[in-house]
Amino acid sequence: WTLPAQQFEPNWNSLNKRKMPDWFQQDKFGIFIHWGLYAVPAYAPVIPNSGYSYAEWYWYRLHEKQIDFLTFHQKNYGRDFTYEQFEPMFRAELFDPNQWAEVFKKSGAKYVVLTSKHHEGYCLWPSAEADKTWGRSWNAVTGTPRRDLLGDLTNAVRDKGLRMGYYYSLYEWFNPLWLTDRKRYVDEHMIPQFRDLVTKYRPSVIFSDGEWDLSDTAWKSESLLAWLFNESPVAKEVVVDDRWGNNTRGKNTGATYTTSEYGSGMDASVVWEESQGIGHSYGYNRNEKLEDYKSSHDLVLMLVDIVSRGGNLLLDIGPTADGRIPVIMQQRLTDMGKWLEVNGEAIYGTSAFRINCQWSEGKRPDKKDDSYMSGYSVANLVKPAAGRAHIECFFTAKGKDLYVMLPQYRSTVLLRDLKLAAGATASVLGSSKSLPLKQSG
Ligand code: FUL
Repeated sequence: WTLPAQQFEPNWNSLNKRKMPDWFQQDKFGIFIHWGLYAVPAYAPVIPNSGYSYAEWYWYRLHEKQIDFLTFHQKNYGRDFTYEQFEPMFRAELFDPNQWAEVFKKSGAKYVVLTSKHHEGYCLWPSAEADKTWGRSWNAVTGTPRRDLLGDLTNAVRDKGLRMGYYYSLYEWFNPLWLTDRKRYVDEHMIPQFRDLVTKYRPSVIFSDGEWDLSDTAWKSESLLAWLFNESPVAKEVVVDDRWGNNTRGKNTGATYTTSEYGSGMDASVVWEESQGIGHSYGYNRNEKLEDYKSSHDLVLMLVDIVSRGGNLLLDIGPTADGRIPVIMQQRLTDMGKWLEVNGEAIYGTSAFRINCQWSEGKRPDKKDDSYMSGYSVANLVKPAAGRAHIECFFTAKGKDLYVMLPQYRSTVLLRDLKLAAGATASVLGSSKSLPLKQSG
């Protein structure tokens, strides 16, 4: 699962020679967690396929004077109430890391990615750099929770045999040093803070983000990654995403995996991961209703569709400020786990087959390739509708086996353009009976 020790130069040419550690493409399914001070207001208007639905952007939306956020904020907290004043309300008093880890384990996910720090700059681990550059308690240990939330969750997740990784925002909207001297922010804040996180907690995944205001050169990303791949304690197993400067997304395949966000994702020619929440936000949004949450059935379909195209799903949950995973999210995750318990063989450790799915006859809907907020919904593509084609089944492959996943029950399945090997047999996962199988034409 891990790579041999290697040495890379601090440039993409060299870094891209690093192979992606195998575990990532085998594991397929991870849990993303957005947890920070934004869990206190936990509010955004619900507008599907729009960044305005992201509750973790609350502070920035206030700063932009977005009317929905301003109105909500002034009405409920008052005109003079600053975002920093949410900190004492972020108490995590019901946080039970073992219970969280239990839910993740039950979901069938194999790795977990927690926001170590989002764009607000508040750290879930005791980062000395955070307090120093903010000039106040700006982490969960010196701050109100008085607890290493990140460290405690990391231990619990690893105890359950899952891998732990971190989301890390390179920039911080309102960090005083970022606002005054970006070069010093990178050298004196970001780089030492990042190295501290990696050295102390040894993440298997780094989901870098908030890179768009500077180039990879200005972020010194290439030397940071050379350090990560050559010398850091996770050099042999860490995987990193593609957000390392305003010129890096989708480009540096080799060293990095491509991220899509509330999108359709990619195809099997690249290593990629789609992330989205169960509703329309990453951070918890109290304003969402049951109809805003994807059903368990649709979540399983999303996983199947993504895996059939060679990708990973990083499904996000937003815990509350008092430290709970909303029960509806727990339910969605455990439902997925029940499906995976029977059908996981068709997911974990598989590769994409030469085609990802079989379409029925008829006119296919126009394919949206846009990987960001495309509004793509596989649930719509599997619904039989008059006059247009729908997806009849999805495929994955492992060794000599072909897995066929059907969104609807069918008593007979016709697979077109497929030549069976001599002596091929068919069975249904979860059942010991074999299926009659016939090649015709
Ligand atoms: C984006 C961020 O701005 C969102 O808040 C979220 O963290 C997503 C995964 O990445 O770029």
